[in-house]
Amino acid sequence: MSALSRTLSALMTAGLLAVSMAAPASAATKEAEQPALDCWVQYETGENHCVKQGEGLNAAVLNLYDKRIVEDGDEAAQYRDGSSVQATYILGTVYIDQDYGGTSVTFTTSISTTCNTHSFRWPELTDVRWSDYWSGYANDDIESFVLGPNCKIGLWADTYYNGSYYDSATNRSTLGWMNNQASSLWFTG
Ligand SMILES: [Ca+2]
Ligand SMILES: [Ca+2]
Repeated sequence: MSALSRTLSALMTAGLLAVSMAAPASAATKEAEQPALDCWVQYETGENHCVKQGEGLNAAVLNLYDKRIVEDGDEAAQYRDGSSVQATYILGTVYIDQDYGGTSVTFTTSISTTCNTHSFRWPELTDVRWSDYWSGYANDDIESFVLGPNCKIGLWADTYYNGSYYDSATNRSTLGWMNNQASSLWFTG
């Protein structure tokens, strides 16, 4: 490849990236009205909390709910030494934008073995709040996710595990045809 070809190729790649990044977000209206949030939902209790993105969700959950958000059993054992703070274990985090962007919700459980031994179902994402002060919901808004250490995720287009199904055992920066469709989900082994 000549130097000119390489330059053109690089420019085209950069151009494509720029176009991709400039594409309007599907939740643009909501995002324009509200700051991006980091949110948390506890499986067993339904406890939930949001902070503005970057303002320390884990610290807020620890202060308000006496729960320390951790990734797996090893980390939890380390934290629990000499401490009465209860660990809560990450199942996964979903994002309302592609590339792990925008408002997020982290789903956790009190079961240390997480998806190695259990499945965790949310039949109605219409009921999962992003925030106490924002009327937006996870429903029809998820476009990327990061999974906890032991979990894969399944998403359905409709509530109560109906409609088209999408699953993955690895993190996804975009869900393709499932973007902004999911209305129920589970984390499972
Ligand atoms: Ca979205
Ligand atoms: Ca849906």
